Amino acid sequence: AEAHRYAVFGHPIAHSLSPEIHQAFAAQLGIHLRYETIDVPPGEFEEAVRRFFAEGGLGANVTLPHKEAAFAMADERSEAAQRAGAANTLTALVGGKVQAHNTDGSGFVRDITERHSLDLRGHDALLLGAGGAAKAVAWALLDAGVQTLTIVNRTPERADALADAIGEPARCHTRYWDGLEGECFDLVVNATSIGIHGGTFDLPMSLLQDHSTCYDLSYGAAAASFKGWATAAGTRYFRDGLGMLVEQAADAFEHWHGQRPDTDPVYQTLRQRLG
Ligand code: SKM
Repeated sequence: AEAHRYAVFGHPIAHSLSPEIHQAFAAQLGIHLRYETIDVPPGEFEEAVRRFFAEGGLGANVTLPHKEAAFAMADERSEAAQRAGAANTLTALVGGKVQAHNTDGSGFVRDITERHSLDLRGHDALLLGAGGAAKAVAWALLDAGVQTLTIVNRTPERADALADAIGEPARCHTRYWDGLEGECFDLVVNATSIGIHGGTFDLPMSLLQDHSTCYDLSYGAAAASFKGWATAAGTRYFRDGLGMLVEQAADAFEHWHGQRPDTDPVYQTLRQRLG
């Protein structure tokens, strides 16, 4: 029989580990599927997704720069997608309709609470960034029970807009990027693209305490800049986003196939290869 078709859309996308992750999950559970990468520039995204589904595609992951467009084109949207205003998981529905979902927030929290055994309840968290990934993570951190969430962004209006959308002023507020002197946090999450563009983190080292965790949503070379700052600031607990990548894939996989894969062996394989 023809394998069921899945794909990840992005631009660029050749680097994506999603095909390998989903094929590994499928092999574990005896599911037969094909999962490919599809590179489309922004103007052609929606048409390409519709064509993929019309030709029998059943589900798609979506990454930069298409997550907002994926959300916008959908006919149905999960609460997680609505909160992020972005989708990383699209599912073909009957009649050519498309459902949007977002697993970035749940994947992040699962990685941090289960793989890294960090109980977020009562934590004071600092979120750097206010873009699509930051939005998903902000809601997920609050759901996971952080005591406070402070959001800073180079463009402060975007941080304010996110805090307003969350609407929990007692727990979630913003600061200016250069207004963090004298504050300290249990968890600092980098959801900016600073590392991707080769910038550096000009933040006070005093943000961290002995036990503080630093987490970069990206992995590999893109996480190096924040890791450099975190290490200089003395963190003993630096985490990159490889675990989140595997967990968001597992949540999408479960959404599509109704079965939960074991993420550990897949994570370990990728970790060994990527360092
Ligand atoms: O949210 C994920 C997306 O589902 C897939 C992905 C990738 O393939 O690199 C990265 C993240 O944006």
